[in-house]
Parts: sequence; structure tokens; C-alpha cells
Amino acid sequence: MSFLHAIKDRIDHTIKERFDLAVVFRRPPKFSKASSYEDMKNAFAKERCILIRDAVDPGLLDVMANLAQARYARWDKLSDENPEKVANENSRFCQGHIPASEIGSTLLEVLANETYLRQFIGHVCGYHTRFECPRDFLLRRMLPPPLQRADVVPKVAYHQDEYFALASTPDMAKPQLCFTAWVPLVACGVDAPGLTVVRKSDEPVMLSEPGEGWDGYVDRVYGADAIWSPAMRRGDVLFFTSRAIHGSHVTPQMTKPRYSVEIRGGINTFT
Ligand SMILES: O=C(O)CCC(=O)C(=O)O
Ligand SMILES: [Fe+2]
Repeated sequence: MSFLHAIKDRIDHTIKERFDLAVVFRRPPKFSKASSYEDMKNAFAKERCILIRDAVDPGLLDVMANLAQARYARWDKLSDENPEKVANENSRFCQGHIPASEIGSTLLEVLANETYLRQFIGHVCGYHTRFECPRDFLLRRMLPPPLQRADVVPKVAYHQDEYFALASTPDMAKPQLCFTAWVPLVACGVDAPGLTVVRKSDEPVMLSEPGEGWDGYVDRVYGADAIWSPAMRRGDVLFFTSRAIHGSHVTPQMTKPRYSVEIRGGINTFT
């Protein structure tokens, strides 16, 4: 049995077992892309962020999106009934997050390790890069203005992900992160909130919480041309360094919710 078939078999089996789905992949996972790794590596080195088209099979994303949708609907209901309880018990919900373990660690491992994304990360960051710890995955929902809820933040302001990794380590000098792979589970950036990345931003960590204060800094230092909010299809992945400045892309015209998975990796795992 070929490598691809073995993977497909394993995924089909796992997903069938859990969710009783007959067909997960509409097409086989692709491990080769038109652009060479060399081109992508060069683009990433220059831009510090890169959009990888068709990095993940949409079938896998659909399964995860359906689970996410159901999970968030339950949280919304719970929160409507008892807002204080939810705020106390899951402060992450208010930030748009629910524990990623709730959509199944197998699915997340498949997403991170058995898709083209892994090949890409291996080529660009090296195969020693690790991200198998469950804490490295986060599932998020971002709501457009018409659907916004008082109990959930309307957007994540500009920030650097490495700030959080450093801030949560006793030894602030020890960098742990090197990249974020941002994987929307639905099409986004037009009808549903997307992500804005500031191209070529790869600052030292500025030890600053997300905040509006960053807006002026980004405009001044990088200018309008650097602000990039790509329209993304299901299967596309936005990949950026853990120092790249980024935040949610939300406009008043958007009408649909967005679900996404954040995969963070580094040379060291989180502890
Ligand atoms: O999903 C968003 O809007 C923000 C995500 C983010 O900051 C991240 O994945 O690091
Ligand atoms: Fe972030």
C-alpha cells in the first residue's frame, strides 16, 4: 500500500469511527505543489509570511468546521443561560477560543502532521520543528459585526505570537516559538473575518499585549502596502513567523462566522 493510501485509510478509519462519515476526502491529500519549495522558502525568508494554497484537504476541514460549529452553539447557549458561569469556567470562550482538544486530538494531529503542511514546514523550518503538544493547537471562532456577541471579543488586535510564548515562560530570554500556521476551516477574508499580517514584519519581541496602540506603529513603520489581509479559500494556510505582527481582519460588510485552527511550532516544545 502506498504512503498516501495508508494515510487516507488511517484518517478515514479514525473519522468513520468517531463521526460515522463515509467519505472524508473529495480528492486525495496532495503532497506536491506547483511552486518549488525553494521559491516558497525564498518568499518566506523575504516576506516572513506566506499563503500556501491547497495545503490541507477541504474534506478534513469540513469535519472540523462542523464540530466547531456544534461546540460553539453549545457554548453560546450555556453563556446565554448563565454568562457568569461561562466567563468563570472558560475565559477562553470570551477570547473566541475553546479547547482544541474538544475537536479531537487525532484530527488535529492529522491536520498538522499528515498533510502537505507538514512537508512545507519540514522544508522551510526543518524537520526538527515540533508541534505535537496539544497546547500548540487552538480553535477559534471570530464573528462578523452583525453576529457579534457581548460575551466574546470582537477581534484580536495586532500582536506578535512569540510575546505569549515568552510571557508564559519563566526564562524570558528563551525563545520557544518559530512559526504560526493559521488554518481557516471555512473560506474567509471576504464574507467571514480573515487575518491581517504585516508583511516583512519580524521584529524582536516587543513584550506588548495586543492593542490598538500597534495600529499607528504599523502604519508609520511598515506603511499601507505591508498590510495584507488575503481572501482565503478552504484548504489555504497562512504561515508566518512568531514575530510577525498580525491581528483579526474584520469589516462591517462581513456576515459569516469564521472558524480557524492555530498551529504553533518551535524548535522546543512548550512545557
Ligand atoms: O484568528 C484571529 O483572528 C487571530 C489569530 C491569531 O492571532 C493567531 O492565530 O495567532
Ligand atoms: Fe496571534
